[in-house]
Amino acid sequence: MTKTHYKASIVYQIYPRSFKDSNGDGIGDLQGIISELDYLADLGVDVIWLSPFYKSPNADNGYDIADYQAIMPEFGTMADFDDLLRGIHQRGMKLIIDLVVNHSSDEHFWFQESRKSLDNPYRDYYIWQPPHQNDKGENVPPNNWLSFFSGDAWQWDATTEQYYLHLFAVKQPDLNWENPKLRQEIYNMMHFWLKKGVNGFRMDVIPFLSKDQNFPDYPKGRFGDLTVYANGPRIHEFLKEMHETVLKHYDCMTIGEGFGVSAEQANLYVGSDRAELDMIYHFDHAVPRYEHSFIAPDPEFTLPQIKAIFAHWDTQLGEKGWQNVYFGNHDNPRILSRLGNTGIYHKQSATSIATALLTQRGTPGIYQGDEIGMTNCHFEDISEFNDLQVLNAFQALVVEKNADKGQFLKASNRIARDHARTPMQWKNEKNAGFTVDSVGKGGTTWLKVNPNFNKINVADARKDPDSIWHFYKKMIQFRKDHPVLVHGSFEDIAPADANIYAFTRTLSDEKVLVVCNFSAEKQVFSLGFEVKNVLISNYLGENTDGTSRSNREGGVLNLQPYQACVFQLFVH
Ligand code: TEU
Ligand code: CA
Repeated sequence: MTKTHYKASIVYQIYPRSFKDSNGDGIGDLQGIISELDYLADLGVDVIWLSPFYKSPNADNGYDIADYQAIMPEFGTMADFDDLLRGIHQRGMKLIIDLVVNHSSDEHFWFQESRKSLDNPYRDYYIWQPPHQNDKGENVPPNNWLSFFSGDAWQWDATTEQYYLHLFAVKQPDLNWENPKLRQEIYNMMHFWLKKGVNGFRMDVIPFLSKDQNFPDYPKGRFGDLTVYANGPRIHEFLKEMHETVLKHYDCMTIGEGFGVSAEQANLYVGSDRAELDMIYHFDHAVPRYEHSFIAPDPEFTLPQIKAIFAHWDTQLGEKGWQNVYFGNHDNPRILSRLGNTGIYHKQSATSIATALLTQRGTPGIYQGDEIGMTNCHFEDISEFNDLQVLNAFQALVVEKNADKGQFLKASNRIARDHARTPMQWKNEKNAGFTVDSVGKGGTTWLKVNPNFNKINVADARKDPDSIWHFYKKMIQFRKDHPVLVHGSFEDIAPADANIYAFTRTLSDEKVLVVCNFSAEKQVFSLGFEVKNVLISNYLGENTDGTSRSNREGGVLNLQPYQACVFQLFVH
C-alpha cells in the first residue's frame, strides 16, 4: 500500500458488537463480520476500521482492554481473527484496528500487579499520585481533573493509599507513557499485529498520552476545552518514537482520534514532514457530550457552522496535512437524525449527506449503517441504555443530585452514543436479521434493535436500485473515478448560505462544483457562472440536475428538497 494510497481510500468503521451475530447470543462477533465481507467489498470499501475486539470486561464495550493480544471470547478466537484478516485481504481490502493505549482495563495483568504495592515492577505502568489533604486534613485527589464518564479522574486505592488516574471510567486506568518500559510493551504489541498482516491503526484519544507531570489543576470551569488533557509536553516525542520504532517499518496507515486537537495543531500530528501519523479526525462537529450535556445539551450545529469547521480544517491542513472526514462513528448519534430528515425526505437527505461526505478533501469514513440511512433509536427508559457514559451521568445527576429524569432522558435521546450502537439492520425480520439463535428463533440482542428495521434494512436496500445503499455505492465509485475529488483543492463558495452546501474541487485543468441542498424546501441557488454538465445527482430521471437549459445559462439552480448535484465546470 503506497503511503498515499490511504488518501484515495474509503474507510468503513465496524463496531463489532453491533455488526452481525453469527452464533445467536445476541452479540456481534468476528464470524458475523466474515459472513458480510462480500457486502462490504460490493459497496466499494477499501479499508475496514475495526473497533476493539480484544479481551475486555466491556466496561466501555472493548475500549477497556485486559489483554492486547487476545480476542474477546464473546467475539470469537484468534483463528476467527486470522480468518477475518485473510477474508479481507482476499477481497482486496485492508484492515486497520483500534489502538487503545491511553489506558487499559483495570483487569489487565499489568494493573492487577501495579496496584499490589508501591515497589511492584509494574507500579509505574500506570499513573499513581499521593493524596493531597484538605483543610480538615482529609485525603483528597491531587488535582481537580474530572473524568469524561462522570466523577473525579482520580480513584483512591486503599491497598497502597494512593490515587490512580482515569480520564475515562474507573475501570480504565491511564497508562504511564513516561515509563519507557511501558512504551516498549506497547511497541511490541503493535509489532505483533502488524506482523500478522494488519494494515494499520486507528489511535484512540492519542493526543492524551502525554500528561504534564506537575498535574496542574484544570482552569476553573474549563473542563470541556481539554487544554490540560490533550497535546501534553511529550506527545510528539512519543509519537515520533512510535513512528521510528514501529510504524516506519511497515507499509501501514494510521488515523489519530484528534480529541482535543485544534485545526491549528493538526499538522503537528499529520504534517508530511512530521513522521508521526498519516491523518487525524477532529471533534469540532461532534456532538459535545460532557456530564452537564445530559441535562442541557448544546443545540445542534447549523449548516454554516459545520461548513465553517470543514473549511477551517481544510485551510489549516493545507497541502501538508491530511484528515479522515466523517459524519458518523460509534461515539456520535446518527448523522441522519442530526442533519437530515427521517420523514418524507429520508432518502433524499441521506444521499445529500453522502454526496457532501464523499466529495470532501480527506479520506472519507463511513460508519456502519449510515449507508442504508440508519437513524437514532428512541430509548424509553434509562434501563434501555448501555453506554456507561450515560449510566454514570444518570447516577451522578438524577440519582445523586435529583436532576429531572425526564429532562435527562430527553437529552440522552439526543446525544447518547447508544444511537450509533443499535444492531445493524440486515433484514425486515425479527431482530432485523442481526442475530439468529441456535434454534433459529433469533435470540435477544445486547442492545435494543431500532424498530424501523422494517423500512430500513440492507436486504431491501440492495434490491432497490434507487436506494440510499446504491447511491453510496455509486458515489464511492464516482469518487474513485475522479481524482479531483481526492487530491483537488477545496473552496466553499457559499459559506453563509443556511441551506446549501456548495464548494468546488480543483485539480489542474479539472474543476467540479458540489451543491447539496440540506433543507426540506426547494431552493434557488444562483451560481453566477455557467455549469458545463451534471456528473451525478441524487435525484434520478427528470430534473436530475436541478437546472433546465435556460436556467443553466444564467447559472441559476432550482434545487429540489435535499437535492445534491456534482457539476463539471468550465476551466478558463
Ligand atoms: O473516544 C473519546 C471520547 O471521549 C468520546 O468517547 C466521547 O465522545 C466523549 O463523550 C467526549 O465527547 C474514544 C473512543 O472512541 C470512545 O468510544 C471511548 O469511550 C473513549 O475514547 C475511551 O477509550
Ligand atoms: Ca455472537
